[in-house]
Amino acid sequence: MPIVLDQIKTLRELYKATISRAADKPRYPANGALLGRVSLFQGDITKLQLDSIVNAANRSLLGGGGVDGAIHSAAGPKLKAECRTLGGCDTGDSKITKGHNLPSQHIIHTVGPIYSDPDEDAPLLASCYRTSLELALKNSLRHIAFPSISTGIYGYPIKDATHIALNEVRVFLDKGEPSKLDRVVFVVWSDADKLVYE
Ligand code: AR6
Repeated sequence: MPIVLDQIKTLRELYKATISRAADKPRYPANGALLGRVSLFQGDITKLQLDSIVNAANRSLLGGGGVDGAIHSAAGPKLKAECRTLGGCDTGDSKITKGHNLPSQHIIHTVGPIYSDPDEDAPLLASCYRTSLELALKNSLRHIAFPSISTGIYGYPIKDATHIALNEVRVFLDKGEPSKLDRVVFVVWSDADKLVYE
């Protein structure tokens, strides 16, 4: 059964139910208006029924392991056929396809950096989040779910990557552009990653 938006708790709901707790010393100043627009969800991103989910792809866009493999196998072979028409994607950039057999309508494929040098890789990882959000805006999408880009096979340290993810989303939402984007979901797979995001 797909997981629909109402089943994905917002930060406000997580705090109210004391499932999560706000940080004692938050790095970002509190903004109550955003608590209902951001979620933290632990589980399989391919099960979510949203306007869009993000894929941590590679530059070929033709599939791979990790979340990319899970998305391609759940979306079916027509996804690969559509990806073939896109001519690949640069690191730090993003491209959109239909969701095919996924419950979500669209997939935003982004290519994270293979971790080696934080000075070079941090702006590229930030760009993955920014270009994905821009594509969501451009396509009038109401929701977007991000996996933890680059932190699996591509080896980006989870704590540094998480701050980049949160910062880019915060900056984007703070800009307050007239956007239909009313839910950003951070999807974590492991308990350890969930703790970092919390
Ligand atoms: N749902 C949510 N998160 C998941 C899922 C899932 N079904 N499966 C894995 N994760 P990774 P990367 C988490 O390795 O580091 C591929 O071969 C996982 O635990 O999927 O950007 C591509 O083709 C981790 O937290 O992506 C590229 O070659 C996060 O997703 C390369 O891997 C990202 O891990 C990209 O590597």
